[in-house]
Amino acid sequence: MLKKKDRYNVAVVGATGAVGNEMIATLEERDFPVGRLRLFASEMSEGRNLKFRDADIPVEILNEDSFIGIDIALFSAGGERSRIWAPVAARSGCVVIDNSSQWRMDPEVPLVVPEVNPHDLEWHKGIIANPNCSTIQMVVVLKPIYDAAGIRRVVVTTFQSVSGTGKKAMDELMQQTVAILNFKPVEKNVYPHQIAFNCIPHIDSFLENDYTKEEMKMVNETRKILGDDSIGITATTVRVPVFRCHSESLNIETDKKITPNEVRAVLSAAPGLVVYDAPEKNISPLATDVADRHETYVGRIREDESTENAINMWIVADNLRKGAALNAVQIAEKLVEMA
Ligand code: 3JN
Repeated sequence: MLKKKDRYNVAVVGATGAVGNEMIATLEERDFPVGRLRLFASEMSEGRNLKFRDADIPVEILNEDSFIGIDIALFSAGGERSRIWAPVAARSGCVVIDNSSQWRMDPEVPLVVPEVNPHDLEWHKGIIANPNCSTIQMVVVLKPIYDAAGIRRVVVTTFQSVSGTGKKAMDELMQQTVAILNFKPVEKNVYPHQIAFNCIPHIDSFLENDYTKEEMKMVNETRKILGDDSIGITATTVRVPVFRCHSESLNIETDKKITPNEVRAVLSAAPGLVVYDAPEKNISPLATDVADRHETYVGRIREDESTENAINMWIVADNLRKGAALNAVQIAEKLVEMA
């Protein structure tokens, strides 16, 4: 458990990656009470400095003693590093908030979105998992509807930006776009197919049931966060040539009838959401508008007229912020509040 202090020593592990950069920026923007900030990354980044407030902070390489004196460690360095180093950090007495899938489904580890299940922070044993980006934005929207009308089934299709894969994928989209517009051949390194001017209908590797890992993360993580294994969830995850923000089309079948206007009212009153839905004025959430925003935006709210008790909507959130760094920092803020 975190002990109450005026300032907390924080480590960011994976500091030079797309999410690590956002973690540092989010700590600064939200004025998190940071005492000392230590930054860790792989050997490739040794010798670099990163800015935090007005200071240049050196990037260090992890060792067994790295977490001594650290209160909170934000991890975004991939599952393998989390598997090895999160327990080392927890044993040193700091609370780990891990952005990888390594610990998410471990029954001993809470999987938390602060707007949805902050109470699960009470039973952590040193490691707290941050959900997958596509799951986070979906559960922020599902929770108020679940409380108001119950949820029987969700059909979700995602439109995920390349920043979900990281910096190399952002460079690849840029380079392929430039190549195509200059009538040059396209090079593929990150994705199995051309991503520029294309949609790739699978994210991460395939599993035996023909779904992808990303799709099954959405199913399993959502049930754990909402604490209800009876919800039916089916997902199709699609990579689109967008740099930042994941969009999702949701079809939600409720236990009780709920009208689109009631959905608007319930979502407008819920934390972390902006209802942005005025079709007559062409107002709907767009990736280009939601980049850098902290809330999940909801639009296209309408009844599914093909069945009883179902609604459709379109939701957009910044995958690097709410989908990763911001959610992790919000968990840290809750821990401070509870200390
Ligand atoms: O592709 C995206 O938009 C999100 C990617 C997430 C991701 C990519 C590689 C490994 C994860 C994740 O957060 O679930 C992982 C992982 O930790 O397994």
